[in-house]
Amino acid sequence: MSQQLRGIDSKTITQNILKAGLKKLLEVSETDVVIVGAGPSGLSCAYYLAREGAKVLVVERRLSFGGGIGGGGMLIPAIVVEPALKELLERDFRIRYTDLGEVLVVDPAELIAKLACAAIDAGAKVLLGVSVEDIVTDRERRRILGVVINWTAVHMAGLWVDPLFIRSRVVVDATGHEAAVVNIASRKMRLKIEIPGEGPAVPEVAEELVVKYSGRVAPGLYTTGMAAAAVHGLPRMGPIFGGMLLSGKKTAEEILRELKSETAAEAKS
Ligand code: 48H
Repeated sequence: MSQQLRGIDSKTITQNILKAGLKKLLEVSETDVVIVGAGPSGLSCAYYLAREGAKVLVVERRLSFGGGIGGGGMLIPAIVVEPALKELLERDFRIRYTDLGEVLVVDPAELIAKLACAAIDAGAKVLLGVSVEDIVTDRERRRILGVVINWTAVHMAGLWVDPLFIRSRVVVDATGHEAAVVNIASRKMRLKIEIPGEGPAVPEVAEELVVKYSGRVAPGLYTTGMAAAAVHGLPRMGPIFGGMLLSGKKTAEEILRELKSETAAEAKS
């Protein structure tokens, strides 16, 4: 026999959503790390940070996870990952793959779901449908202190609605090809960073380079994934995703070192 659902009245639905939703927004309004973008590099970064106990918020302008993963290679539902990532896929994310020797083939839908689950299970919080439109800095504009957010729907409607702020010790630009946060910071913090955008496709070298160049670009501001490629003018790699996952991990490791040394310095003073 099918189970009967007890009717819940409209007031109860609304009031509980408001209570829980506003509680979540309040909780994430101050955090250790804000990651802008829930693509492969942002989700990987979120997982490795949250796993070590950092308080992490991922802000994603769409209503879904995964960034460019879902498109596979030219919308063909498969992507490839380097064999060196076998252990990471299995152990950290429980992602299944087909081992074809030269490459591992991964299902995009599984990659999206499992990266998101791993990050959330490790403790990262996610806001979907929220866009970062600006940054918060100190008075001298030397250090980034957080991001300025608004509902993506507000942007799409072309309305002028004043935003709110998220305070954080570190901001990660994981916005992919746009490098949206570094672009804003470069102008507003007068960083004088030339942002050349990504170079042409040279997958043979692009994967190693994107990992190497991921990390800190200014006090409190880090890049990961294609945002790092755009900021440093690195070649693109196409639908191979090992570099994105390792880039997120590398940025997370650098941030953990910075957070630890800041905490140690605060304890001394
Ligand atoms: C909130 C925002 C904002 C904003 C953007 O594009 P992504 O998947 O980025 P990566 O770097 O994690 O992965 C890149 C990969 O998907 C890819 O495209 C590759 C490997 N290409 C190689 C090639 O040769 O082309 O995800 C970025 C995410 C998206 O979900 C955006 O919606 C989101 O960031 N985003 N979120 N506020 N201002 N801007």
